[in-house]
Amino acid sequence: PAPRTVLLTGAAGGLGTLMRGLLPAYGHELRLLDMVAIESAEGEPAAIKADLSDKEALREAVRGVDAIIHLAGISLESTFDKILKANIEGTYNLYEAAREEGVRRIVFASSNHAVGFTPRPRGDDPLIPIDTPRRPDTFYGLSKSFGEDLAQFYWDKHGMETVSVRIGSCFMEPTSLRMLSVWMSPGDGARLFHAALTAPDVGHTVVYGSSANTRLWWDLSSARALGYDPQDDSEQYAEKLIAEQGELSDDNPDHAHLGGHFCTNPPIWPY
Ligand code: NAI
Ligand code: 15L
Repeated sequence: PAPRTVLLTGAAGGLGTLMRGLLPAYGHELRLLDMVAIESAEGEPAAIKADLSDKEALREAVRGVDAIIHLAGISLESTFDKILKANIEGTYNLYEAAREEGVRRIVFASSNHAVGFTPRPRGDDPLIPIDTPRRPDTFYGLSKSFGEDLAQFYWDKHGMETVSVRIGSCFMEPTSLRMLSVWMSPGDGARLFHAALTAPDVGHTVVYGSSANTRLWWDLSSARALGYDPQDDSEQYAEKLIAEQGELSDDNPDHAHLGGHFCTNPPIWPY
């Protein structure tokens, strides 16, 4: 397919930086946005420095793009006021800008923390389905739950398509036992975002975002239906992590739910 111009919000962040490196190989031309300055690599167009509260800047940023990958926002628990501004109002502002400028497709970085209080499967329990009731584990998770509803609303009301990706943990390597189940390798992240950008007729589709992990907790079939074909498995890291940290324990409250320690940390994290 022809290259698609894609606005990548949150391009300065961890995931944004990984995707800036990987998505151009799929033929996507990226336009970068973040509230912090980004030094463009050679050959990259100048990044847009704008906050999600700046509606004018957002309209300009989305003008003429085929699609948006929306990563910008607070990516961990914070105060409700900060989450409200960046993740709830910020995501609304972006959708409104997209509607006004006629952008038809958004890939929304939702999170496993929208369903974080779902008990993790044990033994022969079935994988967690994509339509499991939402059970946010933080104000942060609540904002992702809002984002999924916002996406559904903009599809039903305005015909704007979204793939909401409930990302597990997308980092270079898994660093905890829980990540053996929820890890998404950067390469699989790019595969999934590419599928979400290019699959036809997605309406509002919700998918889990992870690699084909041996210890997977959730059902990837809605992601596979978009054409996503994960190539990685965290199992190669299992021996080392289990040697360091032991097996998942039924007695450890941090191991009880999909959201892990997000469920058990103090209500407001100390940063
Ligand atoms: P990050 O915290 O490294 O990056 C977020 C970026 O958004 C930062 O560069 C920050 O400057 C920018 N940002 C924050 N507020 C903004 C605002 N008001 N206006 C403009 N830019 C703003 O987070 P990371 O890990 O890169 O995650 C990216 C997205 O994916 C986030 O929405 C996060 O919630 C979501 N996600 C990430 C997961 C992961 O494993 N990395 C897992 C689940 C969800
Ligand atoms: C998230 O939603 C966070 O943005 C990311 O930093 C990780 O903590 C991830 O979830 C996770 O659940 O491991």
